[in-house]
Amino acid sequence: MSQRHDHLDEDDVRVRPGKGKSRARSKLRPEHGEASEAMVTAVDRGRFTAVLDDNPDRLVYAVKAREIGRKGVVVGDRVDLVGDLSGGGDALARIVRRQPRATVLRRSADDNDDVERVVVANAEQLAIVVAAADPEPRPRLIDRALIAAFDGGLRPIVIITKTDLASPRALIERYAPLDIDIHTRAKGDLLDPLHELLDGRMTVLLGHSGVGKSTLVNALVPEAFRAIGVVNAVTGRGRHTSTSAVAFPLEKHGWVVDTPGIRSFGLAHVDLERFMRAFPDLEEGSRECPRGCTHEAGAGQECALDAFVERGGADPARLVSLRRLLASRSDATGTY
Ligand SMILES: Nc1nc2c(ncn2[C@@H]2O[C@H](COP(=O)(O)OP(=O)(O)OP(=O)(O)O)[C@@H](O)[C@H]2O)c(=O)[nH]1
Ligand SMILES: [Mg+2]
Ligand SMILES: [Zn+2]
Repeated sequence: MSQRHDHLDEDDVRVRPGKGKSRARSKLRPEHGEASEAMVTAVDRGRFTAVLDDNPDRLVYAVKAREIGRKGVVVGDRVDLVGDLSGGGDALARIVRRQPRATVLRRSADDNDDVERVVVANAEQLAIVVAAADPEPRPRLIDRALIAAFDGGLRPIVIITKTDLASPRALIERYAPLDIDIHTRAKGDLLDPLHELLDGRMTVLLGHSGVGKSTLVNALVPEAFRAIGVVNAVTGRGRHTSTSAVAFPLEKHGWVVDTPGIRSFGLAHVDLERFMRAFPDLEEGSRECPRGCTHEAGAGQECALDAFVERGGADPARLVSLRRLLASRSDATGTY
């Protein structure tokens, strides 16, 4: 369950996990010594858009070369390109190599789905975007996205939008013990604090449809021209206006990745040990837990974390937060 399947992504959903591991590593042909390094900024039905490291102003279009096999390539992937790099209408380059990934934002269709999909590679931050109202915040989805961030090596932050419509206080209080940056924003607010949070890094925006992800992207990157949807007044739901992940360059370096609104966040692939590394203050206490302890509250198990916190080993509020995340993780549906 907790195996890594880094070679799988949206394109590869029918491949069973583990399959392909035995495939011999593709040898690069000699001419690939000339390959140019680039970052993938968009993926659309097997067509990739990329920017070259040494010519970031030009968009290059590419397809996967045969030697890549079924290895997934997603937004944020660092790749080597050969072929026509002129970026004109018909110019097509080939991706001959995908570099190892520093981080992966993974998500499965549901918690029983063995096949994980990598949403974005190499992002440093996951900004979980939630509206104070319209649509109503669903904290369980936030919890689950936090788990995925901790698990995938991304620094999570929370951006609460639409604070002109409702108070963000309850949400802020809920996430305070996690010690993450929480940024609030009303329509028309200055952009400076956002830039401070995002400049110089690659950040993925993730959240329900209609929370205002694309609105943020347009404010930060005016030439992005992302379509903006409306939230249905009756259902309180967005329209899933954005349909695929796209990375946009920030003026002062860094990238912001707009993603389509999500309904659920499957966590089939999360590894408890890897996840616990995000709680180093509690990890120490968990070493005294019985084998296979899930650290969840009750359920008759002898989790050592209760005693650890009681004797002052860590802040009790941190254990409460950890357990809330774990409870969201074991919730079977993942849909909120
Ligand atoms: N009142 C208010 N409305 C906002 C704010 N931010 C965004 N909106 C509105 O919320 C609606 C949805 O915004 P989008 O940016 O399309 O939302 P999205 O998260 O990109 O939605 P999907 O692409 O469907 O996932 C639009 O009508 C925006 O004008 C805000 O801070 N305050
Ligand atoms: Mg959008
Ligand atoms: Zn335990």
